[in-house]
Amino acid sequence: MAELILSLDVTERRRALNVATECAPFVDMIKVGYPLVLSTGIDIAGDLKKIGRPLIADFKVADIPNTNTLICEETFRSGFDGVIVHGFPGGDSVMACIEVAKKFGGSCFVVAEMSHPGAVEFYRDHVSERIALLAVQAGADGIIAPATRPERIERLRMIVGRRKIYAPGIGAQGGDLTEVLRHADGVIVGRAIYEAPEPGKGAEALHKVCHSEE
Ligand code: OMP
Repeated sequence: MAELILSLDVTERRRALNVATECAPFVDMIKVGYPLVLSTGIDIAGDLKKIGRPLIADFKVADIPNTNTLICEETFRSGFDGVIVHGFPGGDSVMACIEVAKKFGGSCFVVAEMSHPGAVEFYRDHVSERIALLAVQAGADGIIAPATRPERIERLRMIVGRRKIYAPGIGAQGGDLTEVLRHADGVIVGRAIYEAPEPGKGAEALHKVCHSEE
């Protein structure tokens, strides 16, 4: 069984709430990032929370420790249950986020390697492996790894052990769900759900695959 995380990258409040409500019975978590927060305001978190699914903020936090602390505090105060942060700024920056997450009883996930084609320009020469190790040593809840390169998830699994791996890149970015489910604890899916004619049905179909016992 794997978690299905809805990536709610729409930019209208009404549409966001409709998609989230339709999909809620079939998703384990809702991920909100800059597109929605910048277009509607951070208080969208409060409205989404009423739908009753855990909320993770995809802010890919990547600053000095003090700024990371301030960003994460605002994030959790706004009602988010988890936050996604970048690992490349280093251990102190990641630790700052994890400390805030712990203070609020929330979770913190570290991007170990990104899913788009250009990611391989800099995520190479063991950089992702080092970030994954940093995430483990810092006490993160898990990492983000690319559904578009399942062999990389498999490799990073050897480093993170039982910590969670969430994988974005299914569908619109070309990742294959069945293949990724062999390695990841959860998949992050945006366009394949919210651009479907009936997002709820799209989520339901993916949920069936994610939650079927192999
Ligand atoms: P779709 O490609 O529409 O399914 O959306 C994927 C979502 O995952 C988007 O919100 C991306 O910003 C996010 N994402 C990636 O696609 N690749 C990554 O490497 C990391 C993330 C992420 O951290 O969620």
